[in-house]
Amino acid sequence: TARPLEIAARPYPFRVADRDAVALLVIDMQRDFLEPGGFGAALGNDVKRLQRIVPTVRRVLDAFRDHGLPVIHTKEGHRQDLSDCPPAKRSRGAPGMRIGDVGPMGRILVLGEPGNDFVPELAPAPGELVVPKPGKGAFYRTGLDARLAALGVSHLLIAGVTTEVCVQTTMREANDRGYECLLIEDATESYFPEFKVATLEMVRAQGAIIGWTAPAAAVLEAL
Ligand code: C5J
Repeated sequence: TARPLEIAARPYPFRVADRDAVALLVIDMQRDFLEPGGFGAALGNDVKRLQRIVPTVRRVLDAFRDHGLPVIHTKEGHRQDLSDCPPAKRSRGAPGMRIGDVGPMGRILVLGEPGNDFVPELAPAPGELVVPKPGKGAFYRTGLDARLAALGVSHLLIAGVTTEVCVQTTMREANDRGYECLLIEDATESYFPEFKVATLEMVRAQGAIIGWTAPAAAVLEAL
């Protein structure tokens, strides 16, 4: 029998006919974005802002684990030979601190390097899907759509960083593919506070044109 779920969200309640169709998508909670010496810091950002959401993301993650619901972790990073990194992406940073250059946590934004791993508090548990991605969106060159279809997932609760880059790109990609998406307000963060506020407003505007937003407390209460 179906077990419905209703989350108090904006612009109106987020309803799921059967909670087995829900997955948690945790976007790019990696040292490269949250710790000094990584990709985010190389671009001149204050990474401490992003660290504040770690306990909240962990609470939501633990709730999904407790309920046996699927969790997917994405990881932005490139192959060792950078063959999946277009020059248009690599050329944007300052010389010496670009993608593939050697930083204090290994090569910047390269898969397998220490700095490219997840922050330890949010390390994937055995059985949780890890999706490496070369772009900002989690559906670009990843096979994520097929993996979600195989799991029977139609509704995504989204957490992670950064709100206006990888999170928003992914949410828009998911929305275009027919997924119903809810962005967890205090489980996402940006280097730019005003970008976060604007992103939350733009996704839920016009009757949830991209999706819904809700605080983690509302998600935990509904689960
Ligand atoms: C960025 C991301 N901001 N994960 N990546 O380059 O949002």
